Amino acid sequence: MIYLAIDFGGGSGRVIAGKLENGKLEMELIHRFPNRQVRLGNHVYWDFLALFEDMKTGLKMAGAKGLKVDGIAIDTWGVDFGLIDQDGNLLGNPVCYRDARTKGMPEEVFKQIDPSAHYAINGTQVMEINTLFQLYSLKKTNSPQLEKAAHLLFTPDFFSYYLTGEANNEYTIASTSELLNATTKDWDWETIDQLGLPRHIFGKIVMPGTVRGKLRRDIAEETGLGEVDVIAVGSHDTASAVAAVPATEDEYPMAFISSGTWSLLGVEIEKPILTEEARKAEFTNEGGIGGRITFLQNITGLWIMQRLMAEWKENGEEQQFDIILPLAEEAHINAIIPVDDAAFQNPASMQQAIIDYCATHQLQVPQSKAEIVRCVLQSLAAKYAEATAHLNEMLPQPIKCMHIIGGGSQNKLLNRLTSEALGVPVIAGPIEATGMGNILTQALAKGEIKDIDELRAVVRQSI
Ligand code: LFR
Repeated sequence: MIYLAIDFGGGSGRVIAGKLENGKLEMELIHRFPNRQVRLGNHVYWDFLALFEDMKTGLKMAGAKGLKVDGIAIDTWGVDFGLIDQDGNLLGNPVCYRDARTKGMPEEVFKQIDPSAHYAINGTQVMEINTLFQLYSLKKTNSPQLEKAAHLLFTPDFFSYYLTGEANNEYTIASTSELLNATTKDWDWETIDQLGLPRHIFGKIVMPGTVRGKLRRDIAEETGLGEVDVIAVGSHDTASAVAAVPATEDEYPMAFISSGTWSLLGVEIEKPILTEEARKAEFTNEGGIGGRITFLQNITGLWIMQRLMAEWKENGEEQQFDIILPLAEEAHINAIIPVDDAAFQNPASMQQAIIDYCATHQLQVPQSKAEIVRCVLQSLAAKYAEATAHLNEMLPQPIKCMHIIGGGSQNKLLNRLTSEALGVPVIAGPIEATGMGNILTQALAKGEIKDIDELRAVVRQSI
Protein backbone atom coordinates (compact mmCIF):
# COMPACT_ATOMS: atom_id res chain seq x y z
CA MET A 1 0.00 0.00 0.00
CA ILE A 2 1.09 3.57 -0.64
CA TYR A 3 0.57 6.38 1.83
CA LEU A 4 0.98 10.13 1.58
CA ALA A 5 2.14 12.05 4.62
CA ILE A 6 1.57 15.78 4.61
CA ASP A 7 3.78 17.36 7.24
CA PHE A 8 3.37 21.08 7.86
CA GLY A 9 6.14 22.77 9.83
CA GLY A 10 6.68 26.38 10.80
CA GLY A 11 9.25 26.91 8.04
CA SER A 12 8.09 24.53 5.33
CA GLY A 13 5.63 21.82 4.41
CA ARG A 14 6.19 18.51 2.66
CA VAL A 15 4.22 15.85 0.88
CA ILE A 16 5.98 12.50 1.22
CA ALA A 17 5.00 9.14 -0.25
CA GLY A 18 5.85 5.98 1.63
CA LYS A 19 5.34 2.23 1.46
CA LEU A 20 6.39 -0.87 3.36
CA GLU A 21 8.70 -3.17 1.43
CA ASN A 22 10.12 -6.29 3.14
CA GLY A 23 9.66 -4.87 6.61
CA LYS A 24 11.30 -1.57 5.69
CA LEU A 25 9.79 1.83 5.06
CA GLU A 26 10.67 3.43 1.72
CA MET A 27 9.96 7.13 1.41
CA GLU A 28 10.01 9.60 -1.45
CA LEU A 29 9.69 13.36 -1.22
CA ILE A 30 6.98 14.45 -3.64
CA HIS A 31 6.72 18.16 -2.95
CA ARG A 32 8.20 20.73 -0.60
CA PHE A 33 6.83 24.23 -0.13
CA PRO A 34 7.62 27.19 2.11
CA ASN A 35 5.59 28.30 5.08
CA ARG A 36 5.89 31.67 6.73
CA GLN A 37 4.22 33.99 9.16
CA VAL A 38 2.50 37.01 7.71
CA ARG A 39 2.14 40.21 9.71
CA LEU A 40 -1.06 42.01 8.66
CA GLY A 41 -2.45 44.96 10.62
CA ASN A 42 -2.20 44.11 14.30
CA HIS A 43 -1.79 40.35 13.99
CA VAL A 44 0.54 37.60 12.83
CA TYR A 45 -1.11 34.96 10.65
CA TRP A 46 -0.31 31.76 8.80
CA ASP A 47 -1.19 31.85 5.12
CA PHE A 48 -3.69 28.98 5.31
CA LEU A 49 -5.08 29.43 1.83
CA ALA A 50 -1.66 29.23 0.20
CA LEU A 51 -0.81 26.22 2.38
CA PHE A 52 -3.98 24.47 1.26
CA GLU A 53 -3.12 25.10 -2.39
CA ASP A 54 0.47 23.94 -1.87
CA MET A 55 -0.78 20.76 -0.25
CA LYS A 56 -3.11 20.15 -3.20
CA THR A 57 -0.24 20.74 -5.63
CA GLY A 58 1.62 17.93 -3.83
CA LEU A 59 -1.41 15.66 -4.05
CA LYS A 60 -1.72 16.43 -7.79
CA MET A 61 1.95 15.63 -8.26
CA ALA A 62 1.41 12.26 -6.56
CA GLY A 63 -1.60 11.69 -8.82
CA ALA A 64 0.39 12.65 -11.92
CA LYS A 65 3.05 10.09 -10.97
CA GLY A 66 0.33 7.47 -11.15
CA LEU A 67 0.69 6.52 -7.47
CA LYS A 68 -2.16 4.28 -6.28
CA VAL A 69 -2.61 5.95 -2.93
CA ASP A 70 -4.33 4.09 -0.06
CA GLY A 71 -4.15 6.72 2.65
CA ILE A 72 -3.42 10.39 3.29
CA ALA A 73 -2.65 11.90 6.68
CA ILE A 74 -1.74 15.34 7.90
CA ASP A 75 0.41 16.40 10.82
CA THR A 76 1.29 19.93 11.92
CA TRP A 77 2.58 22.03 14.80
CA GLY A 78 0.31 22.30 17.84
CA VAL A 79 -2.17 24.71 19.44
CA ASP A 80 -3.34 26.77 16.41
CA PHE A 81 -6.79 26.46 14.90
CA GLY A 82 -9.36 27.78 12.46
CA LEU A 83 -13.04 28.45 13.17
CA ILE A 84 -15.75 27.55 10.66
CA ASP A 85 -19.49 28.28 10.62
CA GLN A 86 -22.21 25.65 10.24
CA ASP A 87 -21.91 25.78 6.44
CA GLY A 88 -18.19 25.12 6.54
CA ASN A 89 -17.16 28.69 5.76
CA LEU A 90 -13.86 29.79 7.22
CA LEU A 91 -14.39 32.59 9.75
CA GLY A 92 -11.23 34.64 9.37
CA ASN A 93 -7.69 33.60 8.55
CA PRO A 94 -6.14 31.58 11.39
CA VAL A 95 -3.69 33.42 13.62
CA CYS A 96 -0.18 32.23 14.47
CA TYR A 97 0.62 31.25 18.05
CA ARG A 98 3.40 33.86 18.10
CA ASP A 99 0.79 36.61 17.84
CA ALA A 100 0.64 38.96 20.82
CA ARG A 101 -3.11 38.52 21.44
CA THR A 102 -2.43 36.08 24.28
CA LYS A 103 -0.06 38.38 26.20
CA GLY A 104 -0.95 38.32 29.88
CA MET A 105 -3.85 35.87 29.34
CA PRO A 106 -2.54 33.11 31.65
CA GLU A 107 -2.48 35.57 34.58
CA GLU A 108 -6.09 36.57 33.86
CA VAL A 109 -7.30 33.01 33.46
CA PHE A 110 -5.64 31.87 36.68
CA LYS A 111 -7.45 34.58 38.60
CA GLN A 112 -10.59 32.62 37.75
CA ILE A 113 -9.44 29.03 37.98
CA ASP A 114 -7.15 27.25 40.40
CA PRO A 115 -3.91 26.25 38.65
CA SER A 116 -3.38 23.05 40.67
CA ALA A 117 -6.92 21.74 40.20
CA HIS A 118 -6.69 22.65 36.51
CA TYR A 119 -3.39 20.79 36.07
CA ALA A 120 -4.76 17.74 37.90
CA ILE A 121 -7.30 17.44 35.06
CA ASN A 122 -5.48 18.33 31.88
CA GLY A 123 -1.83 18.13 32.90
CA THR A 124 -0.65 20.78 30.46
CA GLN A 125 2.42 23.01 30.73
CA VAL A 126 1.03 26.54 30.84
CA MET A 127 2.23 28.48 27.81
CA GLU A 128 0.77 31.72 26.50
CA ILE A 129 0.54 30.18 23.03
CA ASN A 130 -1.89 27.43 24.08
CA THR A 131 -5.33 27.24 22.45
CA LEU A 132 -6.97 27.90 25.79
CA PHE A 133 -5.43 31.37 25.95
CA GLN A 134 -6.04 32.11 22.28
CA LEU A 135 -9.73 31.28 22.74
CA TYR A 136 -9.90 33.23 25.96
CA SER A 137 -8.53 36.32 24.23
CA LEU A 138 -11.27 35.96 21.58
CA LYS A 139 -13.90 35.60 24.26
CA LYS A 140 -12.61 38.62 26.14
CA THR A 141 -12.76 40.84 23.08
CA ASN A 142 -16.26 39.58 22.17
CA SER A 143 -14.96 38.21 18.90
CA PRO A 144 -17.80 37.89 16.36
CA GLN A 145 -15.90 34.93 14.92
CA LEU A 146 -16.19 33.01 18.16
CA GLU A 147 -19.88 33.89 18.38
CA LYS A 148 -20.52 32.56 14.86
CA ALA A 149 -18.30 29.48 15.10
CA ALA A 150 -19.82 26.02 14.70
CA HIS A 151 -16.55 24.06 14.87
CA LEU A 152 -13.07 24.60 16.18
CA LEU A 153 -10.57 22.82 13.94
CA PHE A 154 -6.92 22.50 14.94
CA THR A 155 -4.54 22.96 12.00
CA PRO A 156 -4.46 19.27 10.95
CA ASP A 157 -8.22 18.99 11.55
CA PHE A 158 -8.67 22.07 9.41
CA PHE A 159 -6.77 20.72 6.39
CA SER A 160 -8.43 17.31 6.80
CA TYR A 161 -11.82 18.99 6.92
CA TYR A 162 -11.28 20.78 3.63
CA LEU A 163 -10.11 17.50 2.09
CA THR A 164 -13.02 15.41 3.36
CA GLY A 165 -15.90 17.61 4.52
CA GLU A 166 -15.78 15.82 7.93
CA ALA A 167 -15.31 18.10 10.93
CA ASN A 168 -13.62 16.25 13.77
CA ASN A 169 -10.76 16.74 16.23
CA GLU A 170 -7.84 14.34 16.39
CA TYR A 171 -6.76 13.34 19.90
CA THR A 172 -3.01 14.15 19.89
CA ILE A 173 -3.48 17.64 18.47
CA ALA A 174 -6.39 18.31 20.85
CA SER A 175 -4.01 17.42 23.69
CA THR A 176 -1.92 20.53 22.92
CA SER A 177 -4.88 22.84 23.62
CA GLU A 178 -4.89 22.82 27.45
CA LEU A 179 -8.56 21.95 27.09
CA LEU A 180 -8.41 18.16 27.09
CA ASN A 181 -8.82 15.86 30.07
CA ALA A 182 -5.57 13.86 30.14
CA THR A 183 -7.15 10.89 31.92
CA THR A 184 -10.46 10.46 30.05
CA LYS A 185 -9.01 11.71 26.72
CA ASP A 186 -12.22 13.72 26.31
CA TRP A 187 -12.65 17.51 26.46
CA ASP A 188 -11.98 19.21 29.79
CA TRP A 189 -15.59 20.43 30.12
CA GLU A 190 -14.96 21.89 33.53
CA THR A 191 -12.42 24.40 32.23
CA ILE A 192 -14.47 25.05 29.10
CA ASP A 193 -17.51 25.91 31.27
CA GLN A 194 -15.56 27.88 33.85
CA LEU A 195 -14.23 30.18 31.15
CA GLY A 196 -17.57 30.44 29.37
CA LEU A 197 -16.26 29.01 26.09
CA PRO A 198 -18.99 27.74 23.74
CA ARG A 199 -19.30 23.96 24.30
CA HIS A 200 -20.64 23.24 20.81
CA ILE A 201 -17.39 24.17 18.98
CA PHE A 202 -15.54 21.20 20.52
CA GLY A 203 -16.16 18.24 18.26
CA LYS A 204 -15.89 14.50 18.15
CA ILE A 205 -12.44 13.28 19.11
CA VAL A 206 -10.93 10.75 16.72
CA MET A 207 -8.05 8.50 17.70
CA PRO A 208 -4.82 8.01 15.72
CA GLY A 209 -5.01 4.90 13.62
CA THR A 210 -8.62 5.46 12.53
CA VAL A 211 -10.16 6.89 9.37
CA ARG A 212 -11.25 10.55 9.44
CA GLY A 213 -13.13 10.53 6.16
CA LYS A 214 -12.75 10.11 2.40
CA LEU A 215 -11.41 12.65 -0.08
CA ARG A 216 -14.21 14.89 -1.31
CA ARG A 217 -15.27 13.96 -4.80
CA ASP A 218 -14.12 17.28 -6.36
CA ILE A 219 -10.65 16.94 -4.81
CA ALA A 220 -10.45 13.24 -5.69
CA GLU A 221 -11.05 14.22 -9.33
CA GLU A 222 -8.89 17.32 -9.34
CA THR A 223 -5.90 15.46 -7.91
CA GLY A 224 -6.48 12.23 -9.80
CA LEU A 225 -6.18 10.27 -6.55
CA GLY A 226 -9.71 8.84 -6.40
CA GLU A 227 -11.65 8.05 -3.24
CA VAL A 228 -8.75 7.80 -0.80
CA ASP A 229 -9.14 7.50 2.99
CA VAL A 230 -7.90 10.46 5.00
CA ILE A 231 -6.49 8.87 8.13
CA ALA A 232 -6.02 10.18 11.67
CA VAL A 233 -2.40 9.69 12.72
CA GLY A 234 -0.53 11.47 15.48
CA SER A 235 -1.63 14.64 13.74
CA HIS A 236 0.45 16.62 16.20
CA ASP A 237 3.92 16.50 14.65
CA THR A 238 5.51 15.70 18.02
CA ALA A 239 3.27 12.64 18.45
CA SER A 240 4.19 11.36 14.98
CA ALA A 241 7.89 11.99 15.63
CA VAL A 242 7.86 10.19 18.98
CA ALA A 243 6.07 7.23 17.38
CA ALA A 244 9.20 6.84 15.25
CA VAL A 245 11.77 6.78 18.08
CA PRO A 246 13.85 3.68 17.21
CA ALA A 247 13.68 2.30 20.75
CA THR A 248 13.25 -1.37 21.63
CA GLU A 249 10.33 -2.59 23.77
CA ASP A 250 12.48 -3.07 26.87
CA GLU A 251 13.94 0.44 26.79
CA TYR A 252 12.38 2.07 29.82
CA PRO A 253 11.99 4.93 30.40
CA MET A 254 12.13 5.77 26.71
CA ALA A 255 13.50 9.30 26.58
CA PHE A 256 13.54 11.62 23.58
CA ILE A 257 14.17 15.13 22.37
CA SER A 258 12.16 15.91 19.26
CA SER A 259 14.43 18.59 17.90
CA GLY A 260 13.24 21.26 15.48
CA THR A 261 11.93 24.79 15.86
CA TRP A 262 10.93 23.54 19.31
CA SER A 263 12.70 20.98 21.45
CA LEU A 264 10.27 18.60 23.04
CA LEU A 265 12.10 16.74 25.78
CA GLY A 266 10.46 13.90 27.65
CA VAL A 267 9.54 10.26 28.03
CA GLU A 268 6.75 8.02 26.86
CA ILE A 269 4.55 6.68 29.67
CA GLU A 270 1.32 4.68 30.07
CA LYS A 271 -0.60 7.04 32.36
CA PRO A 272 -0.45 10.82 32.77
CA ILE A 273 1.52 12.33 35.67
CA LEU A 274 -0.72 15.03 37.14
CA THR A 275 1.11 15.87 40.34
CA GLU A 276 2.05 19.26 41.78
CA GLU A 277 5.67 18.32 41.21
CA ALA A 278 5.02 17.87 37.48
CA ARG A 279 3.11 21.13 37.30
CA LYS A 280 5.84 23.09 39.05
CA ALA A 281 8.51 21.50 36.86
CA GLU A 282 6.43 22.71 33.85
CA PHE A 283 5.92 19.34 32.20
CA THR A 284 3.02 18.52 29.94
CA ASN A 285 1.07 15.32 29.30
CA GLU A 286 0.43 15.14 25.57
CA GLY A 287 -1.36 12.45 23.65
CA GLY A 288 0.77 9.83 21.91
CA ILE A 289 0.20 6.85 19.65
CA GLY A 290 -1.15 3.52 20.91
CA GLY A 291 -2.84 5.03 23.97
CA ARG A 292 0.47 6.25 25.38
CA ILE A 293 1.19 9.64 26.92
CA THR A 294 4.22 11.72 25.99
CA PHE A 295 5.27 13.45 29.19
CA LEU A 296 7.46 16.29 28.06
CA GLN A 297 8.65 19.83 28.39
CA ASN A 298 8.25 22.28 25.57
CA ILE A 299 11.55 24.13 25.20
CA THR A 300 12.42 26.84 22.70
CA GLY A 301 14.55 24.81 20.33
CA LEU A 302 16.41 25.69 17.15
CA TRP A 303 14.05 28.65 16.65
CA ILE A 304 16.75 31.00 17.93
CA MET A 305 19.27 29.54 15.46
CA GLN A 306 16.73 29.68 12.62
CA ARG A 307 16.06 33.35 13.33
CA LEU A 308 19.77 34.15 13.47
CA MET A 309 20.47 32.40 10.17
CA ALA A 310 17.51 34.17 8.51
CA GLU A 311 18.68 37.54 9.83
CA TRP A 312 22.25 37.03 8.62
CA LYS A 313 20.91 36.02 5.23
CA GLU A 314 18.73 39.15 5.02
CA ASN A 315 21.84 41.23 5.71
CA GLY A 316 23.53 39.56 2.79
CA GLU A 317 25.82 37.54 5.08
CA GLU A 318 24.66 34.10 3.98
CA GLN A 319 25.68 31.55 6.58
CA GLN A 320 25.58 27.77 6.30
CA PHE A 321 25.25 25.42 9.27
CA ASP A 322 28.21 23.33 8.13
CA ILE A 323 30.44 26.44 8.12
CA ILE A 324 29.28 28.07 11.33
CA LEU A 325 29.08 24.91 13.49
CA PRO A 326 32.80 24.00 13.26
CA LEU A 327 33.64 27.62 14.14
CA ALA A 328 31.24 27.48 17.08
CA GLU A 329 32.89 24.22 18.12
CA GLU A 330 36.17 26.12 18.61
CA ALA A 331 34.61 29.22 20.20
CA HIS A 332 34.54 29.91 23.95
CA ILE A 333 31.98 32.10 25.60
CA ASN A 334 31.10 32.28 29.24
CA ALA A 335 27.37 32.89 28.90
CA ILE A 336 24.23 30.78 29.33
CA ILE A 337 21.02 32.50 28.30
CA PRO A 338 17.54 31.31 29.35
CA VAL A 339 16.33 30.14 25.92
CA ASP A 340 12.67 30.27 26.99
CA ASP A 341 12.81 33.93 28.03
CA ALA A 342 10.18 36.17 26.40
CA ALA A 343 13.08 38.23 25.00
CA PHE A 344 13.73 35.46 22.46
CA GLN A 345 10.13 34.64 21.53
CA ASN A 346 9.78 36.99 18.54
CA PRO A 347 12.27 39.88 18.74
CA ALA A 348 12.83 42.24 15.81
CA SER A 349 16.48 41.12 15.82
CA MET A 350 17.52 37.86 17.50
CA GLN A 351 21.22 38.76 17.39
CA GLN A 352 20.51 42.06 19.17
CA ALA A 353 18.22 40.33 21.68
CA ILE A 354 21.04 37.95 22.66
CA ILE A 355 23.65 40.70 22.89
CA ASP A 356 21.30 42.91 24.93
CA TYR A 357 20.41 40.04 27.23
CA CYS A 358 24.05 39.25 27.96
CA ALA A 359 24.93 42.92 28.45
CA THR A 360 22.10 43.59 30.89
CA HIS A 361 22.66 40.35 32.85
CA GLN A 362 26.39 40.67 33.50
CA LEU A 363 27.19 37.82 31.09
CA GLN A 364 30.12 37.77 28.71
CA VAL A 365 28.85 39.43 25.52
CA PRO A 366 29.49 37.36 22.36
CA GLN A 367 31.66 39.19 19.84
CA SER A 368 31.34 37.02 16.74
CA LYS A 369 28.79 34.85 15.01
CA ALA A 370 30.62 31.74 16.16
CA GLU A 371 30.41 32.95 19.77
CA ILE A 372 26.71 33.72 19.40
CA VAL A 373 26.02 30.24 18.01
CA ARG A 374 28.12 28.60 20.72
CA CYS A 375 26.25 30.58 23.37
CA VAL A 376 22.86 29.51 21.98
CA LEU A 377 23.77 25.81 21.68
CA GLN A 378 25.38 25.52 25.10
CA SER A 379 22.37 27.32 26.57
CA LEU A 380 20.06 24.79 24.94
CA ALA A 381 22.12 21.89 26.30
CA ALA A 382 22.01 23.47 29.77
CA LYS A 383 18.25 23.78 29.54
CA TYR A 384 18.00 20.12 28.45
CA ALA A 385 20.07 19.10 31.48
CA GLU A 386 17.83 21.07 33.82
CA ALA A 387 14.68 19.51 32.31
CA THR A 388 16.20 16.01 32.45
CA ALA A 389 17.10 16.44 36.13
CA HIS A 390 13.45 17.30 36.91
CA LEU A 391 12.29 14.41 34.78
CA ASN A 392 14.54 11.92 36.56
CA GLU A 393 13.12 13.00 39.92
CA MET A 394 9.61 12.18 38.72
CA LEU A 395 10.42 8.78 37.23
CA PRO A 396 10.92 5.50 39.10
CA GLN A 397 14.39 5.28 37.55
CA PRO A 398 16.56 7.82 35.73
CA ILE A 399 16.85 7.78 31.96
CA LYS A 400 19.78 5.77 30.57
CA CYS A 401 20.06 7.27 27.11
CA MET A 402 18.54 10.08 25.09
CA HIS A 403 17.13 9.72 21.56
CA ILE A 404 17.34 12.93 19.56
CA ILE A 405 15.01 12.82 16.58
CA GLY A 406 13.94 15.22 13.83
CA GLY A 407 15.86 17.72 11.73
CA GLY A 408 17.79 19.07 14.72
CA SER A 409 19.41 15.65 15.27
CA GLN A 410 21.80 16.58 12.45
CA ASN A 411 23.39 19.24 14.65
CA LYS A 412 26.42 17.25 15.84
CA LEU A 413 27.72 19.99 18.11
CA LEU A 414 24.40 20.23 19.91
CA ASN A 415 24.24 16.42 20.18
CA ARG A 416 27.69 16.36 21.80
CA LEU A 417 26.96 19.25 24.17
CA THR A 418 23.69 17.52 25.12
CA SER A 419 25.38 14.20 25.85
CA GLU A 420 27.98 15.99 28.01
CA ALA A 421 25.38 18.04 29.88
CA LEU A 422 23.10 15.04 30.52
CA GLY A 423 25.82 12.51 31.25
CA VAL A 424 24.14 9.81 29.13
CA PRO A 425 24.73 8.64 25.56
CA VAL A 426 22.79 10.39 22.82
CA ILE A 427 21.36 8.34 19.94
CA ALA A 428 20.70 10.59 16.95
CA GLY A 429 17.98 10.04 14.34
CA PRO A 430 15.89 9.46 12.42
CA ILE A 431 15.93 12.91 10.86
CA GLU A 432 12.62 12.17 9.15
CA ALA A 433 10.92 10.96 12.34
CA THR A 434 7.69 12.89 11.82
CA GLY A 435 7.14 11.68 8.25
CA MET A 436 7.99 8.12 9.27
CA GLY A 437 5.64 8.19 12.26
CA ASN A 438 2.87 9.63 10.10
CA ILE A 439 3.19 7.00 7.36
CA LEU A 440 3.65 4.05 9.70
CA THR A 441 0.59 5.03 11.75
CA GLN A 442 -1.38 4.95 8.50
CA ALA A 443 -0.01 1.44 7.94
CA LEU A 444 -1.23 0.63 11.46
CA ALA A 445 -4.69 1.94 10.58
CA LYS A 446 -4.73 -0.23 7.46
CA GLY A 447 -3.59 -3.35 9.33
CA GLU A 448 -0.14 -3.61 7.72
CA ILE A 449 1.45 -3.10 11.14
CA LYS A 450 -0.03 -4.55 14.31
CA ASP A 451 1.10 -2.26 17.09
CA ILE A 452 3.54 0.44 18.20
CA ASP A 453 6.29 -2.09 19.00
CA GLU A 454 6.18 -3.44 15.48
CA LEU A 455 6.06 0.13 14.17
CA ARG A 456 9.32 0.92 15.98
CA ALA A 457 10.88 -2.31 14.75
CA VAL A 458 10.15 -1.13 11.20
CA VAL A 459 11.82 2.21 11.97
CA ARG A 460 14.93 0.42 13.32
CA GLN A 461 15.14 -1.71 10.21
CA SER A 462 14.69 1.27 7.92
CA ILE A 463 17.46 3.56 9.21
C1 LFR B 1 6.49 21.43 17.50
C2 LFR B 1 5.20 21.88 18.13
C3 LFR B 1 5.20 21.79 19.62
C4 LFR B 1 4.20 22.82 19.95
C5 LFR B 1 4.67 23.91 19.08
C6 LFR B 1 3.73 25.02 18.86
O1 LFR B 1 6.45 21.59 16.14
O2 LFR B 1 4.13 21.14 17.62
O3 LFR B 1 4.91 20.53 20.14
O4 LFR B 1 4.07 23.13 21.26
O5 LFR B 1 5.01 23.25 17.87
O6 LFR B 1 2.56 24.59 18.30
